[in-house]
Amino acid sequence: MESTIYEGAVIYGYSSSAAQAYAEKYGREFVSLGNAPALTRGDVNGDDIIDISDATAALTIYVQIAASLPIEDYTESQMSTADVNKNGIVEISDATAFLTYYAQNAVGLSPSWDDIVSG
Ligand SMILES: [Ca+2]
Ligand SMILES: [Ca+2]
Repeated sequence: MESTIYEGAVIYGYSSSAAQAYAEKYGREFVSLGNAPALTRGDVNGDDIIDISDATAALTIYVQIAASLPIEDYTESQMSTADVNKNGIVEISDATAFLTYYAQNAVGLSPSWDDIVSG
């Protein structure tokens, strides 16, 4: 028998999340917290700022995709947030855009994703 959490447990989570899937799989009560909050474009780790950690996360996603490795550490919404040029995949140009954004921000400019990805 698989070991699961206590049968009377109530699971709280966002709609369509892994938590909901778990609750349904094991017949536990699930209370939805609504839809997961949308992540800001480029804010891969969801801390409300875009900095070198987001660039690193985007680069990690890119490398894992390039190496055909499973991307277990990032959610689909994080991956779509990392796709700053919105072409449907996280690739080297996204990682480069992150570095441009970060560099502009670091020197006090107010970078815009649209300007960066179209430039
Ligand atoms: Ca961030
Ligand atoms: Ca992209």
